[in-house]
Amino acid sequence: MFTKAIVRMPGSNFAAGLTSVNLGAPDLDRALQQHDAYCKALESCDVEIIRLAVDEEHPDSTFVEDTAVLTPRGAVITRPGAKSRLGEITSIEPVLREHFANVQFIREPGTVDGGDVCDAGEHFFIGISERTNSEGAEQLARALESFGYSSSLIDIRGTSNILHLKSGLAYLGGKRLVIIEAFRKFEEFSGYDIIFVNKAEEYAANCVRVNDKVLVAAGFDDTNRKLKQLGYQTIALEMSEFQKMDGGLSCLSLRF
Ligand code: CIR
Repeated sequence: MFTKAIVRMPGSNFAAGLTSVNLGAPDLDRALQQHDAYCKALESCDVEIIRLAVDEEHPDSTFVEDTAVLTPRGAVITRPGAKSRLGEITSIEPVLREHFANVQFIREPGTVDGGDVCDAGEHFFIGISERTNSEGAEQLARALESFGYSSSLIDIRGTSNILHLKSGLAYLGGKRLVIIEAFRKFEEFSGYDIIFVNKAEEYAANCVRVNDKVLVAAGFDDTNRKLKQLGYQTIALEMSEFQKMDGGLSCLSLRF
């Protein structure tokens, strides 16, 4: 059960952030509206919102998920893999110290983006990507082990043109995963009940289970329908402006 979520509104320089997709420049007003709807959706899942101050120094700082890995037994502050994002962690630390007795850090030369880390209950999947290196993934696995969790490392470099592991993976609880077809080859996912998203809906794989609801990107009707058929109560959210900046639903909050 999540009771809180940390978020940060996009700043005025949101459009100056990193992106690898070719969907045009985001519209800030629309991004703010979509962010507001996202926060309201979290509140409708009985989650209290903790708002970090807007960070005008870091255009990607609305993607708070990349700065930490939160578990019921402790937190790990990451070391984001993009140089322009390294400074985002400074403002995360004080708020995490208020809520977590055990706070650990990823140290140089390790890099980890939280978007590469999928919490599947007692087990974590850690992606090795263009952002999360092997050293960072191993440091994180050790930190999680110290909290009593197991992990598996999954190298997604060259698998697909996705940024993070969770761009193509979500855990819904009850040993059920949502994954993109390109991840079918990973044996780490065998033994799980898998919902595959079709190629045209890859973006929708990054859905988020929050208590008794599942947040899903709007406009991906096949995935939304599959989730509803399995009995999930879904909330479809417009994500167009964040998608233009390579961001998915999970990266807009840190849930705990
Ligand atoms: C970046 O490239 O770092 C941001 N524009 C997007 C980060 C998205 N984060 C995530 O999916 N966890």
